[in-house]
Amino acid sequence: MLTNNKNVLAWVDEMAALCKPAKVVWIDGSDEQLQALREEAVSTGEMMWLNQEKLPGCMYHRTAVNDVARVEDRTFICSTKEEDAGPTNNWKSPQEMHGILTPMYYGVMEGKTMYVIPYSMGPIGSKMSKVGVEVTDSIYVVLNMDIMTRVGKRAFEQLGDESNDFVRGLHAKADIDDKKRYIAHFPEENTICSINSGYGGNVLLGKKCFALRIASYQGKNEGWMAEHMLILGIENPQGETKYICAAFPSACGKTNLAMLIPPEVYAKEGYKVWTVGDDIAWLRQGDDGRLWAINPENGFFGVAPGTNLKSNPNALHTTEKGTIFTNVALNNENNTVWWESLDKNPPVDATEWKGAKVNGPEYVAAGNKLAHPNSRFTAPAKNCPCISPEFDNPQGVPISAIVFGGRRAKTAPLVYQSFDWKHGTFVGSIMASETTAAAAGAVGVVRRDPMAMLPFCGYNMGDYWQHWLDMGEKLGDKAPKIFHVNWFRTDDEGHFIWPGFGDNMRVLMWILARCEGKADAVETPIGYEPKPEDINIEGLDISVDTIKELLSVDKASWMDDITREGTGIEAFYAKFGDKLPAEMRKQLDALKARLA
Ligand code: OXD
Ligand code: MN
Repeated sequence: MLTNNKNVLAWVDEMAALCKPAKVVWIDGSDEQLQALREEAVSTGEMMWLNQEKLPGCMYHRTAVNDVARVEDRTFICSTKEEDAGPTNNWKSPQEMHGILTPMYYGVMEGKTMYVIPYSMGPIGSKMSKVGVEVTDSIYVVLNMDIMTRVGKRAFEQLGDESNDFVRGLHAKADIDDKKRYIAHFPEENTICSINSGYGGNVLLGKKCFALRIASYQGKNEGWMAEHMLILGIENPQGETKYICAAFPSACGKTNLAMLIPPEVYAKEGYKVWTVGDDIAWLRQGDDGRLWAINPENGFFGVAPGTNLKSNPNALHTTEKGTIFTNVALNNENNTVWWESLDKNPPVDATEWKGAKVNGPEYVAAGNKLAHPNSRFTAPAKNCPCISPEFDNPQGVPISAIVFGGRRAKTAPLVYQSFDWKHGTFVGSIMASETTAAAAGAVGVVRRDPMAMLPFCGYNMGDYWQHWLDMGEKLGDKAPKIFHVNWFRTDDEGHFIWPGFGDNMRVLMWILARCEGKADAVETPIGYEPKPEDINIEGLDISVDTIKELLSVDKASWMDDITREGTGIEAFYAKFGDKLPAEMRKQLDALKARLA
């Protein structure tokens, strides 16, 4: 036993009595224990060693074919009152959901081992960190949690012997039956139950389930914020670092932005970019009145396809050791991994993600994918060449700017600044992304994704916006400035106009200059925009006129975005009834008046 905490011991006993495992193993976080588990997973075929010379410590895993992504339609917020889950979440009452799940968990681990994983979200010793305990029947989950969080005895030390403030997570693979798959959250019980999945986002319960859904609810009650945001630092040549948080919907390049490489124009002057986090930020007001952020995670669970030496060399280097690859393709010539766009040479002797041996180039030429489009790497943060020296700082880092973004072909300009925090909250609430040709279905369909939290807010989104407004009141003039960016504007032929990737730093530099009162702005109906000549284009193949085009605001398309049937802002707001804060309605009316 790793703890004397009676609350933990009682709950683990209860879970063991329910699931009836053959044995219970407590994860202490030691190298010996984890190494023995790796070997065991290899011996049963659950995992596989990759080439240990080229990829030391790296392993491979394949999930079931029906189990390759988060399942939003099987994800539930089980608050006592339905209105506390709100219109953007699936809801069942705690009673009904326990009634469904308890019989499913009964004896589900018979003949198996139950692993008890104590973990800390956030640096050990930080007042901003929180502890979770996940019980699971999967070694893959244990090994991933070891990379993504701080596991073992140290987490129990963080919790202490008396506290009951830990998030309970119960995971069982059961039959991986997608019809009986449930990812259920009980915010009022500090509990998460996951069954019939083995895919990361559904089973690494520290991540989306705890650090966003449960934590957002805790944050509302305790006066802090859990957000779907990367955290990065920009260090100037004088050695001062300013930090930015940024929220983008899934698959909009958060990991790439978090690890960006400064373009030559800044690199030669001595600017550096540091990664604090690529997916989740926990934010609290510090003693100095400012907003401070920690990354609750300890690793990166990144999408592999699209990661390459041009798009994100730092991510690629991060995955070179101690990494678990899931559902990528295997290069059998040297027992390494491959995915679409890693390079132009799919391996001839390949195993595609479902496990069939194929001729890679022929397979790809026939229009197939060797790696699953949502195949992943789970990589330790400490491997990242640009990991921030503040990564483990229990105080976190002070935030100068919050950036929202989406994927919009036309509407949103390259960048604009909100008039103030309230308007910034409104800007976050109307965030949206358009579907791309890369995914099945119609192109250009707008999905509203407020603060990139649509699938991750653990309570009523209307109350969440009110919480944002309340935080703004508390922060007063110490509040970070709020911005919106769009890297994805296209020309008439559908080509991206802005180069993106490392060059996004040019926009971040205007943002920081605004925060420091060092840059001018032009007032537009939607917010403050840069003067086109204030975006640094030295070394780029584009002109000031192109920047003008990227900053143009088409009033008609904004009006359409507000009033469009189905996916417009008004239709979206209408779903919230009287949970919509009056301030949000006021902001929308003011925007309409400015556009008129
Ligand atoms: C993720 C997501 O996996 O947002 O980070 O879906
Ligand atoms: Mn994410």
